[in-house]
Amino acid sequence: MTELKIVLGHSVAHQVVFVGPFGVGKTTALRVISDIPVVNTDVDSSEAMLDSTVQGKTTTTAAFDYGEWRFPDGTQVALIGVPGQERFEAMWDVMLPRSSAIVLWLYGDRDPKLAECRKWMNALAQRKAVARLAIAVTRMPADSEAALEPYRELIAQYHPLAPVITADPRESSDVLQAITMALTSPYAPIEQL
Ligand SMILES: Nc1nc2c(ncn2[C@@H]2O[C@H](COP(=O)(O)OP(=O)(O)OP(=O)(O)O)[C@@H](O)[C@H]2O)c(=O)[nH]1
Ligand SMILES: [Mg+2]
Repeated sequence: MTELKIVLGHSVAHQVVFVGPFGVGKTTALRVISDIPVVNTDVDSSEAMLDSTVQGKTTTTAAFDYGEWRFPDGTQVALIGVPGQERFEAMWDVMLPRSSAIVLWLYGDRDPKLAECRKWMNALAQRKAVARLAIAVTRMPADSEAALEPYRELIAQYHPLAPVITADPRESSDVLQAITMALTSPYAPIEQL
């Protein structure tokens, strides 16, 4: 733990936390964008192998992922991926209060989509998270504006003007857009309004 404190303590201007369900692509997104080798705590997971929605995934994040990304002007952003599995939720309470922005990654192709979205927003609201926030919906065609409307209506009940976009965690430009939108959204409490 001492070593991790040193890593997390250096002079980053922002910290962005990736949250979202098991297997949605948090670790993938972090790896794709990080300028440094990602500190990763993935372990073999029998659930991962059994979960038919996440084909080919054999590991899960047990503590957190850590990476960094630099804006062209040199501003450094620390990127943290926290585990999607509920039994690892203690990591949230460590990471969320330190974060300047949150990206909530969601599945766009499995039902009930909005119930899952609500569950995650409630989890953030319960922790009294105060943050900039963006929602990145994965596994959707790029021209899915109409399909994002129900997400926008739901998110607006929790956080003013949080952007909702489609993003593929395997594409660096999409991940970058999600991070930038999170960092430029209003800083506000996440609570059921
Ligand atoms: N087909 C498809 N696969 C995707 C997409 N996004 C992510 N994936 C795949 O889904 C898997 C996501 O795995 P991880 O990145 O480990 O997921 P995670 O959110 O870190 O999972 P936990 O840490 O265990 O909660 C990877 O195999 C990705 O390649 C997508 O848009 N389409
Ligand atoms: Mg992970």
